[in-house]
Amino acid sequence: MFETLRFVGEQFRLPGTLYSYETITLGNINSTYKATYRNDKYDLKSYLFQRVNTVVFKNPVEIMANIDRVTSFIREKYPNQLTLHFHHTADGANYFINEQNYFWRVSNYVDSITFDSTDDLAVIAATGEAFGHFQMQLSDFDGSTLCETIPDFHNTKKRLDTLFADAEKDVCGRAAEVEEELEYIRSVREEASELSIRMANGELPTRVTHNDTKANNVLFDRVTKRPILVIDLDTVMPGMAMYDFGDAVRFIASTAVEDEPDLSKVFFDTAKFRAFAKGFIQEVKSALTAEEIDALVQASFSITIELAARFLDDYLNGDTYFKCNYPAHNLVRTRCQLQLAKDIHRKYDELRWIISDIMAH
Ligand code: GN1
Ligand code: MG
Repeated sequence: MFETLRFVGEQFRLPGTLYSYETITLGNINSTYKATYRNDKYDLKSYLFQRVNTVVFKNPVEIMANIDRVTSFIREKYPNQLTLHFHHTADGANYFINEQNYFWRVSNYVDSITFDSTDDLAVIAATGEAFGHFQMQLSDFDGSTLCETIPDFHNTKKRLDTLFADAEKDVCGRAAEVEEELEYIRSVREEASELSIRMANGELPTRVTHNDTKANNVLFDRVTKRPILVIDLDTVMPGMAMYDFGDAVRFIASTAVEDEPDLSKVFFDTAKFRAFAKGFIQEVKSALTAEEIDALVQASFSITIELAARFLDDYLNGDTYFKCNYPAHNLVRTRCQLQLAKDIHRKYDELRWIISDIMAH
């Protein structure tokens, strides 16, 4: 890997010599490395190298163009704000394809901390602010200029249709084992699909959204614990505001990690939900319609079901999409997300009350 990174770094004309690297294990799709370079004066400077998964992202060149548009827009509007910056090759491209046909990109490394899970409600509220603020910054960005990097990415209806079609095909013979999970998803199919159907019919607004709002996609200052940057812009494209909210609380308000095997540890923490919602709503309140606010709780349920369905679908298809650390990883992820979705559903009234309480203050 050292040699590969050294060669890729040369293409981006990084100054100094590669000194060390480490693999960053966050992320289920791309492969990420922190590479540290040393100059003649023995100063060290780090960069982030990413190999984009081109099975998942079929148009990586368009993705880089999207990211370029979005970050240039933010830089122009908010010159003092830190944005992601990608390095260019001698040909002026912000990516490099090596002889193995691997797609590489290199950005500056931002010294920071990220939170996979935290009990610190101030950090959770700040994560809400960061994603809300990100969405507001792009509120006057023309979404039609963006390539849809993964078509129907958060089209829950289509995701569920695909799941049931693949369960029929059952190419790996795993469907019998997951009948219970399929049955539950079937029972909530309509409810989980509703928002995506309304959006497709134009009944809910389409906005430019992040679409992958896991807490660890916000970089925080190590000392002040304030957000400094929203990262992972691969899926920035037209979408639903409420789904950015929903995906974030799905992750941050869970009492357990996303792939917790012990389901007795998996709950939806309403205090964490409140903290995130407060931060998020404070930023986006002026822009969202009453219908969107009203749909925040349903969106949290829907996207949790959607992700469970995506994990389960990948399990049925032989684990080709998400990186797996052990054979039944996708099934464990599915069960964990379903457990969480059920708890969200149980707490619907309380969650809706929390949203109206925040709106009233
Ligand atoms: C994937 O690789 P990562 O962690 O950025 C996935 C998200 C899921 C997430 C679940 C392009 O994101 O949609 O919510 O895993 N990204 C893509 O952990 O499919
Ligand atoms: Mg991502």
